[in-house]
Amino acid sequence: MVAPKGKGTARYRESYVVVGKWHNSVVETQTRADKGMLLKLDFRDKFKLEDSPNCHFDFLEVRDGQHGYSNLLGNFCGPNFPPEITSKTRYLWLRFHSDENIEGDGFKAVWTMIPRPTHPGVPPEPEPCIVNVTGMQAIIHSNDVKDRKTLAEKEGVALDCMWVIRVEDGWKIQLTFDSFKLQRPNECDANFVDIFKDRTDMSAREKNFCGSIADTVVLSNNIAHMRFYAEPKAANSSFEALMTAIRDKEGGEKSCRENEYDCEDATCIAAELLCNGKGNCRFRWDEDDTMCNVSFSFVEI
Ligand SMILES: [Ca+2]
Ligand SMILES: [Ca+2]
Repeated sequence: MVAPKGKGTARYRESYVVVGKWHNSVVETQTRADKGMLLKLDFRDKFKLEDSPNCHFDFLEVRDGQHGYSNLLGNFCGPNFPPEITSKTRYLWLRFHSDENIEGDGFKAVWTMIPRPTHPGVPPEPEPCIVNVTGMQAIIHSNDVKDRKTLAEKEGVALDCMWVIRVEDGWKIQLTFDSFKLQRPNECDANFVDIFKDRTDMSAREKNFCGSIADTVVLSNNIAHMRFYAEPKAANSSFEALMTAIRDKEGGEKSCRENEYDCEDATCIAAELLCNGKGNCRFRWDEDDTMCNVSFSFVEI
């Protein structure tokens, strides 16, 4: 897949994506319309992908939104041109997948921005609810998106927010839940917290929490995504998670580096997290009472 190329006038410019005879590959791309605009996608010149039942082997997947879990608009393969597609959001998400056998000729898809209908009754496009998180430690709380919750309640729509977590290269992400209270536990369509790896399609989903507990998750690289979804009837769902950047001790590394604390489970955390009142090490050694010199108050009986 080649990168989208712009041509024509700025306002109604066309961009296109071309996939040739590729095999054994997965390519994802996302495109965004300007504010107040939608995207129209149509197919020109050629469309020929290996045909299979349910487009199992080679396919082009198109979703209406920014993420791999956004609303599916179509999954296409075979010799027939897909229909023209118009988004309801400002985004289209495309994934082309091909296996190692049988190649088609590929396709050419063209997208154009079109004005979003503004006649009465059409609500404005909501801004995506995204919170960026970084650092050696961070608290992720449902209250981070309190304004968006108020807005969703007012409009009677679901709250759907994403925390994008990035830590230093070579580090991993650990998420520990200090509280997890869904308003509708076990109603997995009404409320959930999903944890994704660096990508957001369903195959990269690491955890789906929709019950009454959420256990600790460790992601294998330095980027992760956490999605919080709550329908109006579950709008009072809440949670608080602690994000800690952790580093695996490399082979032969006997102790953690300077400015790090050894969690004694083959991982290291930033030394600044020692005795800060938050259990950053999986076994909480960083908050050990004797080391942190916690003063106790005794009550006479
Ligand atoms: Ca194939
Ligand atoms: Ca700590």
